[in-house]
Amino acid sequence: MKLPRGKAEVSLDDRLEALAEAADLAEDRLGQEAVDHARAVVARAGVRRGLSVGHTAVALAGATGSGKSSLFNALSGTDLATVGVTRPTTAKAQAALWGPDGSGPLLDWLDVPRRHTVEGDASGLILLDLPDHDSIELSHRREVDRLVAVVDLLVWVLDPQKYADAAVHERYLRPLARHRDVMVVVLNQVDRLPERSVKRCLDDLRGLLAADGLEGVPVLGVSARTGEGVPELRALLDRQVSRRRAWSSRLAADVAAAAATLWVDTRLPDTRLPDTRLPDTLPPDAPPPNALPSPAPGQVAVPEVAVSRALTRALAQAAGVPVVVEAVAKSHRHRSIAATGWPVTRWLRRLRPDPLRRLHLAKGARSSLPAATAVEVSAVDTALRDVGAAASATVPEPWATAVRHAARSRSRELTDALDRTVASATSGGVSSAPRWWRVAGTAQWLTVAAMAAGAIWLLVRFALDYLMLPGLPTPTVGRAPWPTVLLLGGALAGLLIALVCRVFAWAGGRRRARRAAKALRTGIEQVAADLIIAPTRDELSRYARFADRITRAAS
Ligand SMILES: Nc1nc2c(ncn2[C@@H]2O[C@H](COP(=O)(O)OP(=O)(O)OP(=O)(O)O)[C@@H](O)[C@H]2O)c(=O)[nH]1
Ligand SMILES: [Mg+2]
Repeated sequence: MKLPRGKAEVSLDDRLEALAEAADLAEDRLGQEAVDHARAVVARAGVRRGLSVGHTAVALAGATGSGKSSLFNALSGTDLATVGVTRPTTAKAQAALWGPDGSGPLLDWLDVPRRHTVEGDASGLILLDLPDHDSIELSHRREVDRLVAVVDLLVWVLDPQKYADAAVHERYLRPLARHRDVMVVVLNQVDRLPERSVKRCLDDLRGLLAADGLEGVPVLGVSARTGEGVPELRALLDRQVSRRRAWSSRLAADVAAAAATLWVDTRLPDTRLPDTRLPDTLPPDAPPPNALPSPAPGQVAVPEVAVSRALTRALAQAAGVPVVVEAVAKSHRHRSIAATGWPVTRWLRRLRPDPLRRLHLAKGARSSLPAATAVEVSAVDTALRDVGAAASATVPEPWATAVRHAARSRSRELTDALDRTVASATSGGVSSAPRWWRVAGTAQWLTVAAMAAGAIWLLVRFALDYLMLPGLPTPTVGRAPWPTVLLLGGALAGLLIALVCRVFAWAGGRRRARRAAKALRTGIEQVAADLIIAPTRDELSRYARFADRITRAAS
């Protein structure tokens, strides 16, 4: 899939903004070189648009002896440039200015001190004669590379002998495939070709350019010596200059190329999709880099990531939730028995500690829960890995790695967060005592009172009998005497109440345990959402935003 071209116009401002954001989003994810390059493009664009946009800097570039200086002279109607027989001739770039007013800062930025004003029209054309790109002199090559990277319009001057040279095609034309709108190719010295060969030569050159990804670039046959084709070339340049848009088209192409370079670092993991990564070395017959099935990430849907049951379960186990839930049930039963048990024996219960309090959950300090076992820790690890793997399944590398990393990025905070959650989810469990405990407790004391009354009554009777004093009248219930009924009935009722209360306490304990388990699950899900899912989603959104920004920058 190629980058969508010529779709709804996106302003240069928008593209630059998008590229700058894409570079920020790619920081620490993609290659630093590509990120830095994107930022440099944004910075350079900022400078260029601040300089004269009424001028168009056009560079004549090509191999030594192709006739750049000759063409420079022919186009300007001067003999400003030295045309030499010894190669290379031109060492430093020089400029011919049609309407120099206001062009100073632009030429200063281009760092071209040799400037000449061409009398006559003031169209805003700045024609630059460059040194040779294939020079034996390193300084020449540097000068060419520097200016090729910044001028508004490029005229590649080729000649019949060297137009197919790999140097110009591989080093310049292919990498500049996105700059076809700000490029012209001329075949100079056509006067040296037999008439019938000119067309064949031009067709051959067009074929080579198409293979470079530069289909549709204007190709002109000219002769600086005879002047053939020079007016046509001049007219073509004048059209570009009068539009005054070459500078922004060039910057837009730079932005698109930088976006493509960033995207090339992103590899699609799905084998059904083409591998967009640029191989380290291109085979000789490989398509040009910019024509590789690249960018166009388009809209990237952020995959849904949710707290899975497996994750909650693993975290719950590691946080000691089963121990806590059991303690909640036991604590309730313990306190219930202490409040409603048979008073004769229930003080024994009070001597035993509350199973929940024993865990020291609500004190804010470290709980006394047993630390997670190695098995539990590795289960959490597996669950985190699974979250990362599921979330990154449809995401290209190296973003997928970043997503997987994000899923575990806050795992160190899990232990403390889970401890806090367990503490707060269980803090309510210990405090509230049901009202029926008091009723049952009072009833229990009444049974004790009845037992005591019956016992005292029987003792008094026994004492009177012993002292042979006249006995007290003893009313009966049926045939059973009241004191006996009170003593035995009280004991029986007390035991019976204790028994019934135990049944209620058991059910109440279960209910509270269930409630605590639910609260704990909610709390743990929240911890998972905050510490695992949120960072994972953030990274996925970052990738989606990056893809969106790249699409915008390269559109
Ligand atoms: N026959 C013919 N010769 C040309 C033409 N243009 C340039 N030449 C000759 O080619 C030689 C090199 O021309 P220059 O203009 O110096 O070439 P250049 O590209 O500036 O070379 P460098 O400055 O070394 O990069 C000179 O001898 C020119 O006279 C042309 O259209 N036809
Ligand atoms: Mg020259």
